[in-house]
Amino acid sequence: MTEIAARTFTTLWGELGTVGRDPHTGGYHRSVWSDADLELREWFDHQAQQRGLDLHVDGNGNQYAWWGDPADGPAVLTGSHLDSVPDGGAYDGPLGVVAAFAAIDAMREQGVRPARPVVVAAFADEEGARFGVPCTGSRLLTGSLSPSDALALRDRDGRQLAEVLTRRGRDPQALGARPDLLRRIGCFVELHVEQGRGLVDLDAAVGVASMIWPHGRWRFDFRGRADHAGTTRMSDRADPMLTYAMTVLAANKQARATDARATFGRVSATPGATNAVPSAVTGWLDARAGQDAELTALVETITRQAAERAERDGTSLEVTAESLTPSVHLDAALSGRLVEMLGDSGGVVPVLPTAAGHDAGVLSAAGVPTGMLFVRNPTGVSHSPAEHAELDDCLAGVEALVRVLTHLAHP
Ligand code: HGY
Ligand code: MN
Ligand code: MN
Repeated sequence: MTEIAARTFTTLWGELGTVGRDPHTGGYHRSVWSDADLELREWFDHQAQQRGLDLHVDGNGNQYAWWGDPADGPAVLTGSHLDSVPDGGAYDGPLGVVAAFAAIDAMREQGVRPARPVVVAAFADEEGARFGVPCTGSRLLTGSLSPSDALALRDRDGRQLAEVLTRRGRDPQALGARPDLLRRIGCFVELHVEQGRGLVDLDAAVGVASMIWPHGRWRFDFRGRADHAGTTRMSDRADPMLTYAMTVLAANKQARATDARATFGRVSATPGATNAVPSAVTGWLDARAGQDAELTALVETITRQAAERAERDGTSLEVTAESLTPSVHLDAALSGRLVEMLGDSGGVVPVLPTAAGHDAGVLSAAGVPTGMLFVRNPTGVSHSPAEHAELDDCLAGVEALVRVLTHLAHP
């Protein structure tokens, strides 16, 4: 690993370490258009300016730092996202952006002069933590999310994206697909911390992604009858919290039975009084499976069982699909080249599927030849302050990215 790449990586990593960090948990709160997000956007701009890269934004909140003339395209795109889930880890997203800048520094030190532009992207709102839809930046860019649908999204305070953008001095009318920009991109390689233990079990620092599981988010609205927690006999209740709880149990059981994933990680109760049976409970299901048909069957089963339980409890149920991402098989030719490029430094290069969603999946679905590099995560834990990757493995990821970008930028 070149000295400068290691220095760049550790310097940039240190600069990001405090942005949006909760001093009590060590987790990060970097939701889109938050103060922390704006600080990260300024940091990205500064990194680009420091390196003489041309800064570009696409109206959707995505940032791009261009090394080279777009006319010499098609460009090799890399990068990832800087936003996080609430109380998230440090690596999910930022690792891919910091590694990209470190890779450019290393390439320059090695005298590499790319024949094609190399572009670092920071995609907006990959986690969908604030407005509920993941990858809004890359979905708007590719046209898989319409500006009107995006602008109508509301955060937990009821604020619409349109209003938040305006408050942040951004033009809501600037949102929209950018086929002109996509045409300039020849391929996209996203480096990301692995969110699982595949590389640990295979004793490899870096791997290549093969596919992204289908996944989605469904809002379950349970409605019942508000009542007194003390004077209402259990048999006289229409308690939506009971129906919700049984639904969570049913979802967990169904996912275990089919080796899928079903998570209710977010719930709200109305009115939320300790001494009152709630009138309504809303739970959000994140469901994923190895194949599209399996995911469809999983959600259908959970929905049916929830409806049956509601019938029994005298409550009602409404299920709304909030986002659905079909399975994505990443570009086989590009992924094969990634394995070759990394394989010639010796050692086997694992090729792994992932159940985590990524902007890479959105660009791939839009027809951009896309590949992913994974960096070993010793515990596999992610979306948690405990998320971690060893510095040596991060630098191995940078080295892999240098190799890949150098190769792809010299057709
Ligand atoms: O939820 C996901 O899979 C990704 O981390 N946004
Ligand atoms: Mn994530
Ligand atoms: Mn991510």
